[in-house]
Amino acid sequence: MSHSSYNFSHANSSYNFSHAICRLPSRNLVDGLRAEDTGQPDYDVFLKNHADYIETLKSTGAKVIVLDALDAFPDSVFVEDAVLCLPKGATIMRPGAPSRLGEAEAIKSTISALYTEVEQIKGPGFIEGGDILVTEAEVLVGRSARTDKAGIEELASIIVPWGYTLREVDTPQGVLHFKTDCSLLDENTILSTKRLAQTGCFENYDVIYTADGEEACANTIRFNNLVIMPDGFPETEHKLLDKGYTVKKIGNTEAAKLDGGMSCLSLRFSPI
Ligand code: CIR
Repeated sequence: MSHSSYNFSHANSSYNFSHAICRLPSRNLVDGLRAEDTGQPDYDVFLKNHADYIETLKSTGAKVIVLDALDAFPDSVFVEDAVLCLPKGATIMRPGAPSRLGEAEAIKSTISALYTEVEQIKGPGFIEGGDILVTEAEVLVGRSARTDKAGIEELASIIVPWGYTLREVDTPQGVLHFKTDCSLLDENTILSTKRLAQTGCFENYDVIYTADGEEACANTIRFNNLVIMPDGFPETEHKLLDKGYTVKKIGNTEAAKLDGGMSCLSLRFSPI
């Protein structure tokens, strides 16, 4: 399919998107959160990979809105955590990491200009976009160190009236976000680590496992015709190619030092 003729129909709205939002990385990203110190991210390499990511999203025919860097929020390049974008409306999140809480207010005006229906998690609970996997059938939300029961209940009170089914699931201990360990590949197929799939959360889906030792590539994105995955995971890449997916690899070495992956770097949506 040629990129210029991509069909952004609302069927398969869980992976067909006409728009994305990215935020440029701040030089302060070196102060970003991480579970383990694996070295400081190199800003210039990060920027180059980020530019490649944006070009890849655009190559599918989508419009990409690129927001200015926010120096006050070192992790704000991981824009996914601040908002949940659904076809019926957007919900501003309430990040569970104290240093990221202000990212929600910072993105609100951008979202309000794009969506007519905008709600916001007011608390006391917390919830981050990285814990939310939207499939054609449901919205799965993983409890994690960043997303708690009260945050999930408040999200349910917003999106269930919009007609969505929300299912609460578990994020394995020590895994940052639910989607650190999984991604949607198409209507009914999930790429997942074994440790996450073993919790039983994907019983109604076809699951492709990340290859052993390649768990760090579970966070990919299906964006229109492409599966966008981090570079350096050849066995899993071959599994995806064998299943007929069109794979595009992006360097992720620097974002990985901050526990970031492919989904974290964008909000994906189709305004209506
Ligand atoms: C954080 O710990 O919040 C950031 N350093 C990484 C966020 C990654 N976001 C995501 O998986 N959605």
